[in-house]
Amino acid sequence: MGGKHFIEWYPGNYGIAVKIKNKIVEKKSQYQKIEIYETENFGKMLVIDGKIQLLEKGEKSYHEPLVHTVLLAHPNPRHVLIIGGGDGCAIREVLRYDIDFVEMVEIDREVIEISMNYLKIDNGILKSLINKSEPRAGLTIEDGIEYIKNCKKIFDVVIVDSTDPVKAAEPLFSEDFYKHIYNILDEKGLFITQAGSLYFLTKNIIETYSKIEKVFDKTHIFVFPVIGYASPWSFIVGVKGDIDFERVDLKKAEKLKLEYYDPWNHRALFYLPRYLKDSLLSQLNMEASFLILRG
Ligand code: AG3
Repeated sequence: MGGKHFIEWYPGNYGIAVKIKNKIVEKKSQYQKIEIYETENFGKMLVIDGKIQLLEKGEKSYHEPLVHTVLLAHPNPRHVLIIGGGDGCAIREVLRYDIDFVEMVEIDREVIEISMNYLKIDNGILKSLINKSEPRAGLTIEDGIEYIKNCKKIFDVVIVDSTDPVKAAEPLFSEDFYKHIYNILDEKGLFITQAGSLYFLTKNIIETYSKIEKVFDKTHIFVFPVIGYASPWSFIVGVKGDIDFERVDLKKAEKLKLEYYDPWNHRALFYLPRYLKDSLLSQLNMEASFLILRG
């Protein structure tokens, strides 16, 4: 392959490669190594500990399914919590809604500062979080687990925008963490987490699904093709109380003009490769109706 390139390797010696022009910044924080590159065709790229977090041209293929699925399925989301999301893209999408308040809890201040100064795809929201000038949003620099354990507030939607379910982010994929999330949701609430590459982290997905399923009243898994990740990428949704995650508010969706996730085709999210559905069914005694099968 000619030219400079960046490769992220997944298990199975399968990689995602992106041609790059140069590295813009690299910083080792207390928690992780953060890098930003200028790529040939996708604008800037954020990499944490060697893993591609986002490509500027294409990040919405991740942040739209992460945020809009749950915000359009919840009947009246007023209070939203984001765990992680230091690049500011998830909160940018949340603030497009008529919510009362969104709280972002990020463990690593450096991710916020580097994203604010070099990535600049947050619509200026990160700066307003730091200056406390956005009345509808707040920022806490803290470990998500600690925050959620001591949290006295109640939320309608909780979004976990973390790194993969391995190493440092592992506690964000524990049953204990999910119990705390369940407790800080209102009697009707939605929780969503990214859960890794469908083909290359399947075991983690099944484990995560089974933990969430133990805690929540209903659990859904869906996949989406994300630019820059080994797609399809998986997302798991925990439902508390009486909310139908298979239905979304199309009237609200009209104004959003989304580019990737199509609320008019919401059900298409749940089509899973057969082996994943089979392993979920056999390992978890799931009701087949939770999944829509293809083929
Ligand atoms: N979400 C990162 C998803 C994990 C990417 N994993 C990987 N490339 N192996 C956080 C960044 C987007 N806000």
